[in-house]
Parts: sequence; C-alpha cells; structure tokens
Amino acid sequence: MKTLIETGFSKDFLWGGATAANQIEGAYNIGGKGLSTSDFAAYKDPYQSGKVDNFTFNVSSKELEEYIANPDQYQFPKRWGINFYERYKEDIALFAEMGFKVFRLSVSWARIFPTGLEESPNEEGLAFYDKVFDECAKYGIEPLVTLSHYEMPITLTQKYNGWISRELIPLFEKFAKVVLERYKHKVKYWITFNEMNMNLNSLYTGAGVLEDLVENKLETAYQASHHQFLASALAVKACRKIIPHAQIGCMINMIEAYAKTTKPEDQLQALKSNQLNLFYPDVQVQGEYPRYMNRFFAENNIQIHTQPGDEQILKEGTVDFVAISYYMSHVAEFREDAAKLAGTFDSPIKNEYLELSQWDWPIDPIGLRISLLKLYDRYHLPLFVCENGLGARDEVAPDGKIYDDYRIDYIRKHIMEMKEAVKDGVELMGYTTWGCIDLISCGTSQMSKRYGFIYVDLDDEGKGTMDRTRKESFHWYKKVIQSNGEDLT
Ligand code: BGP
Repeated sequence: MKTLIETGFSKDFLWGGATAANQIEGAYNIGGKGLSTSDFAAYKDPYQSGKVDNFTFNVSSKELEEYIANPDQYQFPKRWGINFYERYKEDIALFAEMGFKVFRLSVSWARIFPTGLEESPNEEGLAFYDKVFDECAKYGIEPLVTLSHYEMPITLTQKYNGWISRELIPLFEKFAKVVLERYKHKVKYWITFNEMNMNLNSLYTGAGVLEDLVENKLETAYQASHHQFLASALAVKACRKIIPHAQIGCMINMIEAYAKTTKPEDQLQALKSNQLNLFYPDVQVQGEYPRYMNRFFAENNIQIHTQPGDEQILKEGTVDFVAISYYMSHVAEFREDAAKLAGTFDSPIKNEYLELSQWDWPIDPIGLRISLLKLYDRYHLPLFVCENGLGARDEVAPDGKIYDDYRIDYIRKHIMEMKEAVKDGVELMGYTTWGCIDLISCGTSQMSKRYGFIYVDLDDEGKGTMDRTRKESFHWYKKVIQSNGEDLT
C-alpha cells in the first residue's frame, strides 16, 4: 500500500479570525435590538488587577434587578463593544488585507427577535447582517456563523430563567430558521452553539440562567444542555433542508486533562474528566447520550427531564464537523470529590512545565496537537480550530506601533502543532484566531485583555477614539496566510 503523508495545510484551508456579536458590535439599543444577557455583564473592580481566575461571567437575580433599576451606576462594556456595528466596513477591509479566507462571527438573537417572543423578525437587524455578509463577499471572505454565542434576549431569562425551560427550544428554532433562510445564499459554514460545555462553568453565560434561583446547579446545567442539544439538532435539521450544500458543526471549549502522575487513579481521573468534556460533542456527533453518563447522572442525583421524540431529534440532527476553541490544558488528580469538580475546569493544580499568560492561562501548544489527534480518533470528522489566541496587555510604543512579538510567538507555536496534527492524519478545515481584532473580553468584560492583530484605541472604561491600528502581528499573519502556513518566521 502506498503511504501518503500530508505535508501541510490543504490548499483550501480556511485561514481567518473569530469574533462574537456581543463582544464587538456595540449598538446595544440601536436598530431595534432588544437587551441581551451579555448587556448585563458589568465591568467589576477586581478585574482591574488582571488576575481574575474566571472564564465566563455570572449574574445573580439580585444583580440583574439592580442593573435594570440603576444602569447608570455601572459600566457594561459589551454594550459599546468596538462599534463594529458602524465600523464593519473598515474592519472587514483590514481582514481582507491580511488575506482572510474566513471570518467567524455570531448573529445576535436579540437583534433579530428583540425579546425572543415576537412572531416576526426585526427587519433592521436582519438587514445589518446582510450588509456584513455582502461586505465579506466583496473580498471573497466566507462567513462562519455561530447561531448562539453567549447571549440571548434578557426577556427569556426573566420569563423562563433561560435554557432551564423547554420553552426556549421552539423559540430558538424559529430564530435559527429565519436566519438560515435569510442568509442561505450568503453563508455556507455554520456552528450551532458556542462552547456548550461551558454551561458547567457559568449557567448565566452559557444558558441565560440566574443560578441563585436554582436548587441543583449541576443538574440545571445538564437540563439546560439537554434543551440546547435539542435546539442544536433542530437547527442542523433545518440547515440541511434550507441550505443543502452547507456545513454545520458543533463546538466545545477543548481543555484536555492530563493526569497529574502515572498513578492509575490519576490516569482514571483524567480520563473521566475528559469524558465529561467530550460528552458534548459525543451527543452532537453520535446523536445519542453516551453510556458513561448514566453512572455519572445516577451518582450525582441528576435527573434529566426528557420527552418522547427527543431521542429521534438528537439522532436526526448530528453535525458535519467538530469545532473547538483551544486556549489551555488542565491537570487532573484523583480526589474523593472529583465528581463535583469534573468538567468544571476548576482545577487549582498547576502544570509545572507550562508558562502562564498574564491572566494565568497555561500556554500549551502541544496540547492542541494532542486534542486534535484525540478528537479525530474519536469522531473521524473534519475539525475546525475556531478559537485560539493570547489575551495580553499591549503597549503602544512611542513610534505609534504595537510590537506584539509574544502574540506572534504564541500563534506560531500553535500553528506548528496544528501542522504536525495534519501530518498525523487529522482533517483540519480551518483556523480562526480568537479576537482577530481587539474586543471586549468575554470573561472579564475588559478591553485591556487584547487578542487582536488590529489594535483598537479604547480602554476598560470605554474611553478612546476606537481608531484601528495594525499591530506587528498583523503583518506576520498576512505572511502566514499568503504562504498557507509555510512561512512562520
Ligand atoms: C471563549 C469564548 C470567547 C472568548 C474567549 C476568550 O471561551 O468563546 O467568547 O472571549 O473564550 O475568553 P476571554 O475573553 O474571557 O479572555
């Protein structure tokens, strides 16, 4: 048998960058948009130290009440974003200058259905994304659209406490169908839910749930996830019908757990921790709940309410590809209460071999290769790295330039490992670095946690001109794309 080893990225590899509506658009109350859950992500004092150890934000019912009553007392940076709403032409032109083949963005549910409950969509909201996709098309950039990226109309939190309620499924299906129908000639790459596995970490961010109102958080996370699985499967089914040539994927935050030692108990713990993470794509790829969850649910008193027909929906709505965000790996060790911690990424254990980012995120490029190999072994489906990047404080030098060699170094090492994974046989569709333009942080609502190739003149309090400047990494990434990942110098 002749052996063929891939030597690099395929010629149609999708290079680009990724964003989310709530972190870039701003214009939170313009064009008929309703308020979203993310419009209540307040910027809080402790974040200023840059040492917050969290991934996603939570809001309690008391906080929400207070934010609604006294909005002027707080700052909500996701309300202003980087004003992509008005500056999208300039931004897309810059992406095109870098040679982007793909641009990942999300559609704000509340821009299309302001409360989520309307019968018909908000035309102004739909028209906005038409303009964005048309602008992409001008440069031959394919949009990769996430239907749900960490936001939903706040009304659905107030009325139903988010995805804990089954009522959200038909409401989301309606939204998804409207969007798929409207953009069927403009968008062929889709992702249903962003990082659904983060429901285990923040119920508010992932599922619009005020967690102080629920008794059993873990059970709620799985119940909300069950509803999202169904909503995702229904969106996949609709997509197949409306846009037969499209590709639609699921997505998780991939955090590979390494065992702390060679002790078998630690190894088993790592395996179980990885199972709890991969549970999400397992359902969305295989169309059914994996058997290992039965024991986990039983031992943790988790009862998921289902209805006849749910199994069928999951079976019929399996995805075409698996997308991941990848920022770090994780260390697992055996402990009696491991079940409580499993899957929550709440590990205090440091990996002594890895350096940390300024926000204490372990930097592990080889972990990306390991993740890709494991995912491909498990699913045999094309993979897409749709988020990866370094959140760092950038300084504007006296000459006006931003010398972000640390970011170049980070991305270079991750691309090298992706390339090794391709040589190892992984089918990789594309790579979109997170926050290709500086944007508001998801977890901390900071502007100073920057990921971009493009600097945006804006501080944590929303002050600045919002002018865009090319960083050193901009020129470097352009070369990378031009050479299809060969020139990484
Ligand atoms: C992912 C989210 C993104 C993003 C990124 C970086 O989990 O999908 O929305 O923001 O993480 O996180 P942060 O912004 O908290 O640094």
